[in-house]
Amino acid sequence: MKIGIVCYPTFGGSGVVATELGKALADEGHQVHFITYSQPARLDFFSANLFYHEVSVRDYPLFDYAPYESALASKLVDVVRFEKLDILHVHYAIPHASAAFMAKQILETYGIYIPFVTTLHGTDITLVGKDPTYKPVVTFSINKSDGVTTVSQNLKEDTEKHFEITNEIKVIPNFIDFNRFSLKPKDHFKKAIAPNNERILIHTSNFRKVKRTGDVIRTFEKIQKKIPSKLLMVGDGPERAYNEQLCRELGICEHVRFLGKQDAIEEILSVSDLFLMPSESESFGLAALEAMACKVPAITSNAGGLPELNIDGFCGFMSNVGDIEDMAAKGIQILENDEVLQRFKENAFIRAQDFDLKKILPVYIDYYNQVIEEAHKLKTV
Ligand code: GMT
Repeated sequence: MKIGIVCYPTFGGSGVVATELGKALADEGHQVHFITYSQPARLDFFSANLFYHEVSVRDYPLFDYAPYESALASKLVDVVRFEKLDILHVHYAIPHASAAFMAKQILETYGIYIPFVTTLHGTDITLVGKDPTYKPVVTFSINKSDGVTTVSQNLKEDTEKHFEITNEIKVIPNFIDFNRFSLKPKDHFKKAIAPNNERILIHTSNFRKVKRTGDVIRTFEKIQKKIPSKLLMVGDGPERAYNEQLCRELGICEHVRFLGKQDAIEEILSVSDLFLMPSESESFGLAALEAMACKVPAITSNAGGLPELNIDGFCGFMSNVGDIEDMAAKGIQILENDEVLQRFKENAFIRAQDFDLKKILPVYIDYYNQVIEEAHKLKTV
């Protein structure tokens, strides 16, 4: 198959899923064309089946806002025509789904019929998409997609609740590649962070408000009063300065390290004992899955799709959003006893295996085939 993938090429979860999916499809022998405004972060190597087409937006004095959506649609038309793609897969509704729809319409004028699949990742529905500024376009482009997937049942229900959806939505969860995410021997690193064998807690995110990173700090502050421990804050974003200030106010700076954006996240997870994800909303929680794959149990909120990933009392615990007392108590329950911690670590790994890339990839491929087949049937009617 020749597949065009459109995504945000940054460190965000949707871009990571899109890039990892493209890489896995290329490994299976499919030809994958990424069409974005810059090289996706995890696409930093050569593969015969992987291609990257840059969308460049021409600036012009008249434009206060350069029209990226039009530039993307034009690029899609160009790549589909020249590379003879079979299907487009766009990640994140805005503006990728509407650009794909426009490209599809233009291509029909050339006698080319290309179906497109839209994958909804979360904030494109729960935060941005619901906003009246975008809602009509999001609704329209979901309904005009030839296939629609969400990364959790919860996101599917949210989409159906808040938008007038006439299309069938298929749930395909996030996945994990165990070739990359597995426990790595990094004892020297562990000793450097926790010289007295303290427990290591970790949070990774883009430090946006929705992640409630302040709750991470406050939960940790309560845990470290009972259990000698360190906190690693990985990632960067708007809340970081406030989080650093909060650590000063709570007098815990010596126990908290802000590591910024990190590529080899699996190495840092490998030395960690507990992952904290107290998000306000979370359509799936890919970062928690990455932790579980490295045998790190998770304390998460019970928001959005997290209950579809985290099994309460098995591979971690869940608390209500904002209930830092409960999160701290449950964290202590996991961390205070070596045997309990070991059991939760093994269970985290067991749970992560349910989302093995090897299981999820065929689901995407079958779905593409089904969408292509349906589109061709419609074309010939
Ligand atoms: O988590 C973020 O803020 C990034 C965001 C994105 O769209 O890039 O992640 C969303 O998509 C991920 C991949 O499907 C999911 O695992 C995350 O749960 C989801 N984030 C939210 O719903 C807040």
